[in-house]
Amino acid sequence: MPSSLCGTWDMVSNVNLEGYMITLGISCYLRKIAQKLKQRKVIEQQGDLYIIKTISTFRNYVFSFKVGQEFEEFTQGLDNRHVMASEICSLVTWEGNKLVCQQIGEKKNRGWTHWIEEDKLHLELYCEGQVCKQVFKKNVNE
Ligand code: YOG
Repeated sequence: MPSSLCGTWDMVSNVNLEGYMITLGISCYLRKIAQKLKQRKVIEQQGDLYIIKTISTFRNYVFSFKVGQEFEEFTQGLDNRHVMASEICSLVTWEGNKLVCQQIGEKKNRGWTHWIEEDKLHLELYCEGQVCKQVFKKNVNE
């Protein structure tokens, strides 16, 4: 059974957000703002429904899904693209202890992977060969 991802997690590192944002076509202006943000993840589970909130002082992004079920996602406020299930993929799955999301859409080889390692929440966001690696530590006061 994978360790629980649930809780409030504060960003401690963020490597190559720039490369990831460039592949997504984010403007220079928004990239500069995004680089300065200390993102927070609030991850909740209600039955088989997961809710991942990405929170910052500039903008928030909320994504909810059921593991193994197809979904459509509109990345509102990020790069504003629609990504969705293909016939061959169920989109968020557990691969061992990693929660893996494939974001099928206009951008090739796009998705993310979350896992816990040494009490930290790890996230890789990838798109077209660029990988942004983020690490979060648990905020026990929230
Ligand atoms: O999370 O896919 O946890 O949905 C990474 C920054 C900045 C907007 C967000 C908003 C994407 C301008 C990853 C920052 C850069 C820059 C906070 C969200 C795009 C636009 C919302 C994500 C997954 C995995 C769950």
